[in-house]
Amino acid sequence: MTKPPLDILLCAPRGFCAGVVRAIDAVEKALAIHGAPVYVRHEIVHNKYVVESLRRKGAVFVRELDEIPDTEAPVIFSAHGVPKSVPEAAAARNFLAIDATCPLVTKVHREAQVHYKRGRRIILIGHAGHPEVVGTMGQLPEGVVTLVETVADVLALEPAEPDNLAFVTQTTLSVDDTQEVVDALKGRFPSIAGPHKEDICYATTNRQGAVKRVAPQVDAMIVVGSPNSSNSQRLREVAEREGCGLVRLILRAEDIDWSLFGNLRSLGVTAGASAPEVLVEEIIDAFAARYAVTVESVSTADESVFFPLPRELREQAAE
Ligand code: 2E7
Ligand code: F3S
Repeated sequence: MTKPPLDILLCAPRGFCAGVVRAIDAVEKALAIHGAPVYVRHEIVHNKYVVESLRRKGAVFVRELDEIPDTEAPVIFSAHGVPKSVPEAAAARNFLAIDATCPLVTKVHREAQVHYKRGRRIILIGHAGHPEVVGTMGQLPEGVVTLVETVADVLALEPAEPDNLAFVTQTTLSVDDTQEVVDALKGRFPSIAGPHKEDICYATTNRQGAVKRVAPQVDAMIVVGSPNSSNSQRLREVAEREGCGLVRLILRAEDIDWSLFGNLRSLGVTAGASAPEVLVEEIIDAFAARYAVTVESVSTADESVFFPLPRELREQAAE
């Protein structure tokens, strides 16, 4: 039987960003230098496939440092960043701490600290409970940073000193939603200090840009990524808002519900910043088994960002 035709439009850029490559490399390098086990606080990046592969190589994932026995093994903090209390607790226990926080998140931590030193109260735009938000809020004393998620949250703010505010943002937000929240902040507090636009990173911006181009052209769209991955969830939302009728965020090929994807002429595919390319290939192969596929890359930006390994690892490698 001949297979029906299917045009696959592959978003570019997609998948791993420079911060994810650095964080995964950090765990692998720590394993190579120190041997197993290497402890990792929180999923190094939000992807089960990545976490399971590292677990098989000897990484031990924990939620909090108190799950780790006294040890000389390295303890790595995830790419999403940690509150100040975490490196402090690690130092108190003499852990060999390695900070794999993405440098673009560290930059936001520094911005928040500079605003605080200048006497400002800080508004953080982000999603409650996300580890990056917990980490950024935890750079400063309790009560200094106020979280807002929506325009409604901005309208409900009652700051003690409305002329003495600054804002920072999570790095993986929706570019469009965040613009509205920033506009609302600037409307209510015209003197508010902040970045030129927001703190959304290059990878988040570029992946959303590619989805905006592809989603209106296809019958369905697959975002490869985890449900707990903020940037991947934002890609799913962008595709839905562009009017694509069928959009699914899936971890890997076995999660495809073929009753939904049975009758297509065109399919868009992208991947969140924590999703390995091998899972994109696996999904394209699964479609190729059922359809006569053509694959075309649709590129909306070039990326050449590279971050060197965390300083602690460069020093340990040199020893
Ligand atoms: C760190 C940061 O692991 P992810 O899925 O994380 P998000 O924040 O999107 O849930 O993706 C990589 C990554 C993105 N941002 C890692 Cl701060
Ligand atoms: Fe960093 Fe952005 Fe990736 S904050 S970890 S470059 S998604």
